[in-house]
Amino acid sequence: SEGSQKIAILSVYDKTGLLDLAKGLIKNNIRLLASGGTAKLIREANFPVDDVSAITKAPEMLSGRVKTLHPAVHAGILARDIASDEKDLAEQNINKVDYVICNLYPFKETVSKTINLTIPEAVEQIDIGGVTLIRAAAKNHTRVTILSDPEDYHDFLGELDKGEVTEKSRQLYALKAFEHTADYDAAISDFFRKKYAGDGLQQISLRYGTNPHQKPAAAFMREDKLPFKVLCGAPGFVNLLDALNAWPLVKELSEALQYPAAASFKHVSPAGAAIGVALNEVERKVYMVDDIEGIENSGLAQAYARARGADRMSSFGDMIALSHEVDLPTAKIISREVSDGIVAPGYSKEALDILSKKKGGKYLVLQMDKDYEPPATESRTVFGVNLTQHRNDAKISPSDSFRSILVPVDSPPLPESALRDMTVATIALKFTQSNSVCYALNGQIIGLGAGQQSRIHCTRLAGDKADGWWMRFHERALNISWKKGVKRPDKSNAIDMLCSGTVPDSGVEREEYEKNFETVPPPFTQEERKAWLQRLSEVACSSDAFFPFIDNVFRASRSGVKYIASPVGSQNDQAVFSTADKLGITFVEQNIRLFHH
Ligand code: 93A
Repeated sequence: SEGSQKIAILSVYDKTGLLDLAKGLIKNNIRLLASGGTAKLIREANFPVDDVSAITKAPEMLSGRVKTLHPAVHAGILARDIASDEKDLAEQNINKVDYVICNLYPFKETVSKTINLTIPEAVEQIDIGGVTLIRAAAKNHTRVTILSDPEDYHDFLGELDKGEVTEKSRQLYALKAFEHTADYDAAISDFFRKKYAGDGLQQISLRYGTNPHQKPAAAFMREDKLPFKVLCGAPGFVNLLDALNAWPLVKELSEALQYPAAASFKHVSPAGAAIGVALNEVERKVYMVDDIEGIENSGLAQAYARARGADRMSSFGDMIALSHEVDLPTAKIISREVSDGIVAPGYSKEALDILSKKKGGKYLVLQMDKDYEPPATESRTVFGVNLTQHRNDAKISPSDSFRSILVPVDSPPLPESALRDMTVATIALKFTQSNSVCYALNGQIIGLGAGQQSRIHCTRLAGDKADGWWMRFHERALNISWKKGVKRPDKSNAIDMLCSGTVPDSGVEREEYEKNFETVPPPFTQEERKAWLQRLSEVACSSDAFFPFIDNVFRASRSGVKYIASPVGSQNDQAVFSTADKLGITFVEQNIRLFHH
């Protein structure tokens, strides 16, 4: 009888495997109902099949826009095995549906393959009835089987031939069905976002991704507007990676220490970061800002001078982040450096005028919404695999993040300057590719080792950079007589060679080097270097994870480190602490591991 025969509804765009499936269903005494094209194909193969209209008593309408959308179909799918549902079905003379086989109009394929696709053409590819069939059947998977992928027909028939589809299979088919409709809807919203959201508001097309051959590329928000506006230039993919790491760094740094803050980013790690501690005369000279008018009255300008001054070579072509509205002195510093772009919460009119003339008007200027808070969960795909996690929203602060180890109870508290510098170093690490170790002094990074696989290599790299930074304060580096017309980047490179002790004795490279000078500065002797480095002191050092070996402590000590902040938990903790103690270093526990990738 009608009531006892099970029913399958078939409505498939992709008709792969359809006839084998129909054959198997019929063999199991299942009644087939199908939408127009699907029914036609089954009928032509001489299998018994009824049109869906046999139960809806309504024809397909609106050129196919309404085929299966009908209470006779959806009540049949959604009904549970409970008395009130049975009663409702009986009153309307509707039979239960047990199997739904459906796949959707090829929206994704059409959008990706059709050149100059019009909106009406795309709209016709939006499947409504099929999505409803799939979701209804998946919702009622305790009773109904939903097959949304031809790949599953074979195993499904195997189970059916043995008796019935298992509960586990129905669950997995339902899960797949929901993934499928979610992905389908995401493709539709992607399409309309590009068409309707307007470039720059909810999404921006990027010239390319990480590399020029990685096209297309875009940045977008799923629901909200983007948290920044492009005031000048066109952002690239790497620019945005830098900006979206550099901005939260300066925001957190400024909030933690109540100073304007700046960062200079390259390849998604800071080359420098600082707060606006007042610069003395020597610092102004070392950082090449001694001629900037009004710098002494701008905390922000001094913060950027420090951030850019930490490692001028690495900062070449940087992405800059500033915590406060950009003023004239800051813009003046930036205007004559080689830089790729800037992100800040605002710009004074004069500052924006200067910046938007940089790079022939192509300098990237982003205005960040300073109140924007990202959602708690973040996700990305790597090699097609989705990774999701709670965002690293742990707050670092001078008052709560640091606890001295091995210090007698009655000893004086850590000096404020040390807490400040540990905070600078630690917040910088939070936004630095791991492994990472950072040395800080005077409210700024002086050396940072990023992205090394071993910790000691970070500690050395950061230490060597700190040494190079300090050598730049030596009078020989300060009093170089430059040839006329030597450019700022060439000066920075020559100073770096001199200070890092990498000036060659002879040859072409030596000749090139000498071209920069009126009088060539003699290289530092071992003794000169040692004597000068001995005067570097009070440095704070932070590490994004614990020190596994005591070698790190020895290396840090050679660059004037007097405070180390790091997570603990290494098997070698006790040895690390006592080595620090022997070297006169205060070891401070910073209890949050700060890997960043
Ligand atoms: O235009 S629809 O959204 N309206 C409907 O009521 C409907 N029902 C099923 N498209 C609808 N379908 C889709 O038709 C299915 O998802 C399937 O992709 C396609 C099968 O049509 P045919 O059987 O005529 O080849």
